Amino acid sequence: MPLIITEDLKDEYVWYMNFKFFKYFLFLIFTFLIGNKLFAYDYYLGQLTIDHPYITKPMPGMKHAAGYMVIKNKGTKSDALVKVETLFSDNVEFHEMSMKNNIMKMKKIDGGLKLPGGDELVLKPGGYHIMFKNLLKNLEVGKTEKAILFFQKTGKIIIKFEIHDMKHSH
Ligand SMILES: [Cu+2]
Repeated sequence: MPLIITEDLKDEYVWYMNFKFFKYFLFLIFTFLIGNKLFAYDYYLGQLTIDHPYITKPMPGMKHAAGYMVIKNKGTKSDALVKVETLFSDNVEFHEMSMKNNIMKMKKIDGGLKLPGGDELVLKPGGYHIMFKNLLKNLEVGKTEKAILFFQKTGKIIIKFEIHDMKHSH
């Protein structure tokens, strides 16, 4: 059916078309914002994404701190986080915390943390973490600290850990 616009309807038609365009424009902005939120990762390295690295500030007097993040391997080949270097700790280990018979156990993991293809490695309180032993400086809440992550196959990347207080849990 052909669209007939009479003179008296023209203004309304123009307004309507503008409105339609405007709605489309809003939809685009909305989609962009949502998309950015859902797919925003802090760091990319090859097929790996590294999201939200943070360290929980240790209790006063403690000389070690734990670091967390989520690493996704979007590729098909496996990789591993094999080493972490920082200027604020000269002794960095990979640990896994687990509950056995109501007792918290911390186990050192040698050879790095595995990153199977198509999988994600979640480092979080009560599970896998990076243990920064022998802290060489005071970590301040709200500041960031640099570190270099070394992956077995993909190479290395400099990241920044946010320093959080104990209450700020994820
Ligand atoms: Cu530990």
